[in-house]
Amino acid sequence: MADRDDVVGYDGPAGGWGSVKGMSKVLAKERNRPAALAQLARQNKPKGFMCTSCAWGKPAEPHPFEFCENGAKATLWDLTPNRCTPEFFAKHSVTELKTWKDFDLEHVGRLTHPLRYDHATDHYIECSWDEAFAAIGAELRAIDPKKAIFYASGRASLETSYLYALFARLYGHNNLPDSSNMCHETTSVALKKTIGAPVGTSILDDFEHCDAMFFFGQNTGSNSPRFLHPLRDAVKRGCKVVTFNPVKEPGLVAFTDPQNPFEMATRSETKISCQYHQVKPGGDVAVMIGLAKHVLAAEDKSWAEHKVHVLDVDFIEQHTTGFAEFEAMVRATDWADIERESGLSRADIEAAGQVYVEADRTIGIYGMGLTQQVNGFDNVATYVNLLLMKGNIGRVGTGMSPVRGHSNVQGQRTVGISEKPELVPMDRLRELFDFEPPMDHGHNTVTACEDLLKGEIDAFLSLGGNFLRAIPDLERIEAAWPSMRLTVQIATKLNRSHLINGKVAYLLPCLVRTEVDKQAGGEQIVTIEDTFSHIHGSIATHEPASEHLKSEVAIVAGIAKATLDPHPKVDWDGWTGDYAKVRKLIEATYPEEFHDFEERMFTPGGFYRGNSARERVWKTESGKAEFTVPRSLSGTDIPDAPGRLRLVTLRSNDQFNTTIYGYDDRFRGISGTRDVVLMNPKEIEKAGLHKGQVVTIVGDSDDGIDRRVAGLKVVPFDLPDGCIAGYYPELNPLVPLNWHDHGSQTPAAKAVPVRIVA
Ligand SMILES: Nc1nc2c(c(=O)[nH]1)N[C@H]1C(S)=C(S)[C@@H](COP(=O)(O)OP(=O)(O)OC[C@H]3O[C@@H](n4cnc5c(=O)[nH]c(N)nc54)[C@H](O)[C@@H]3O)O[C@H]1N2
Ligand SMILES: Nc1nc2c(c(=O)[nH]1)N[C@H]1C(S)=C(S)[C@@H](COP(=O)(O)OP(=O)(O)OC[C@H]3O[C@@H](n4cnc5c(=O)[nH]c(N)nc54)[C@H](O)[C@@H]3O)O[C@H]1N2
Ligand SMILES: [Mo]
Repeated sequence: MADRDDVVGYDGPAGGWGSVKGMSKVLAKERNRPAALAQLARQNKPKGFMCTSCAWGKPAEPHPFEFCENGAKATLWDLTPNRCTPEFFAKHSVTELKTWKDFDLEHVGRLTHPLRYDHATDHYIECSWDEAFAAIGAELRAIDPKKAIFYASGRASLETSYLYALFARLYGHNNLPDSSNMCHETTSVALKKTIGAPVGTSILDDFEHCDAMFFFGQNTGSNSPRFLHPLRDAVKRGCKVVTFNPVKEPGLVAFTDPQNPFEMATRSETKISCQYHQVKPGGDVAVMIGLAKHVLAAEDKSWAEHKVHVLDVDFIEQHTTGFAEFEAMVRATDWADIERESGLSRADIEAAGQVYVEADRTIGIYGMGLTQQVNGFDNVATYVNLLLMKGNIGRVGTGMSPVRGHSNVQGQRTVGISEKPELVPMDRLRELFDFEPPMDHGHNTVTACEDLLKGEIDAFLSLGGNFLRAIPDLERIEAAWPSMRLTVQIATKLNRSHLINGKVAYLLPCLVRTEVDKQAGGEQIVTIEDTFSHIHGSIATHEPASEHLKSEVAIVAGIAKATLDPHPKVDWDGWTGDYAKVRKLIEATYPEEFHDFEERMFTPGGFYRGNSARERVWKTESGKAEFTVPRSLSGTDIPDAPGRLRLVTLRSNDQFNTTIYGYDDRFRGISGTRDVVLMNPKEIEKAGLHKGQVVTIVGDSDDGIDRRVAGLKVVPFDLPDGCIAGYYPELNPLVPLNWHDHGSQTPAAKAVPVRIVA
């Protein structure tokens, strides 16, 4: 049997020499490409370009190198010298390419020419842009707009996103799912309902003033590494960090600043979390109710003994509703139930609760560990309850801080990519463009897939992304995909989604954010919004990968123009020629947030578009911040049973979503393969397995559908009992489409019920 010493893991700090080695490896490969390397010095700087990796904030006073290992990888990945040309496609049929791995597909390099899929030969062949636009336009005109889906991955600029959403509405639908539907949709729904603002309330500055930070299910070291700096600084000035995560993530354990020669030379590290609790997957509501219970106990004691409140009673009284119901639920909940559902001891939860009680100012941080759960809404809403108890929203140094993923995913929602018409200022659109916008709810990711399975979708346009790898139940949806009349992919690199095609299919290559975008009106600037609702201009200086590329704005406008009847208020060519005109439209549609857009877009640190909840103005149904009562303590809809395990799908630090940079997960000590299942030694023994054994994971949901992934190597890993972990997207076939958050329909990629067979 495996013993503890076999357990794989990384015991060094995040950052530090590991990160320097990681970075050196990345840079060494690029030493003959000074133009690409020179881009790194411009990354995330005012008047530079905004990184296409994560959405973390860009400080007004950046570090000399305001990029991390992953940001560098993302930039250099975009600027690869490799090319995926028509000659490449002449050599390889699409059927052959379907057998390639994600890594190998993207590794071919940048797409260089517009391509049409030829069913007769099963190859992609070069076509002209005019042909592509005309054919796509003709197809879209022939179908019912309600049966078309316009997907977006969260990278495209505010300018492109605004036009894409406008195109959908002029055409006649709100079917605008974006990657956010698989990500922080839970946030958009739960924060909107409880505090009236669908995004985080904290800004970068708050991290300099908080006394405590709580982390639930966010992996800082891999997924938002630039956060490690403010995090380390906060700890150094005495801020306490408490983490709840089934996996010991090194970035939340300790950090050495790779840009600090002293720390590097002395190998000194800063311990980040003062408490690290390995909660059971799906156990977070139970934890938070336990924390709330401790706060109430502290309140009772403090009031009885000193007539001093622990709760912010004035805030609760003036600003909130529903506290009494929540309090009653918390008091009525037994510790035994909390311990069982969270997998943690009462003493551990109380110790964490005490940090919260003692802190005057707390920030609540979270990521996919809370949002991608069947009880995701309750996770976020219960977290809000906890913050509201002590008035931790709407004061400096406090707030809710969901860490967003894609570099402009939040911005896309801000400028109209939303399937929910009530979140879009339709009156302004009606006025500006003199048309009747569709007011019915559009498809989100889950309902789009459901209709696809029923054969009720005719067209799918994809503005970036890799939909067929990112979604749950992907094998079933792949099988239904070719029944569609039209599929269009706007992309930079080849991926699996480009290999499953509708009857008419185009693959259209676009510029990346670092590449010069020359239009009739000269070189263009684009803008993005970071996780703290700050808007930044981004200037490109690198030579495009191919002279045949078009910008995303030009492609969206080209398709729109070919689809829609001419309209005096709609000027696709003019907007493409000068993106400042699109920014004017954004400003006219959202005047409160985007006034003086053109003048403010290079404000160092970005300009803040504001957040009502931060001002304690509550745009909720009740006009107050709302306490809510969770449906249940449990994070699963399927009861635990012998042999049933909760699967967590994870990212490595060598991937960006479905883009696989390599096979090293430095932080978790796994290298050479992603086909692994991580299990704790006790579970390995219990299942009668051994380290290195190759196993199959099968789905254990109750819908009778066979789901399985074979060929996974057992790796002993420090995890709570009853759960296993492995990589996204390899394990996506195990996530049922109907396994999603009740409140927002965000697919629940964490705590998925499965079994292991040898
Ligand atoms: N390098 C890199 N950076 C990225 C990305 C990438 O793929 N690679 N992706 C980007 C995108 S789009 C996004 S959305 C973000 C995602 O960034 P994160 O929000 O960090 O997402 P994940 O890595 O999926 O999972 C987060 C953490 O949740 C923990 N977790 C799992 N289940 C539970 C649970 O039940 N409870 C708790 N408390 N924790 C749990 C996992 O152990 C993991 O540490 O990162 C962005 N940045
Ligand atoms: N099991 C499981 N599933 C998950 C998750 C999970 O944690 N577990 N996470 C979910 C989350 S948080 C997200 S955000 C989704 C991600 O889903 P997506 O956003 O759809 O996927 P990505 O992998 O980010 O998309 C990568 C592709 O985008 C294209 N691309 C890259 N840059 C550009 C560009 O500048 N323009 C254009 N047009 N195209 C570009 C390239 O062709 C590349 O292959 O996956 C979700 N799926
Ligand atoms: Mo995401």
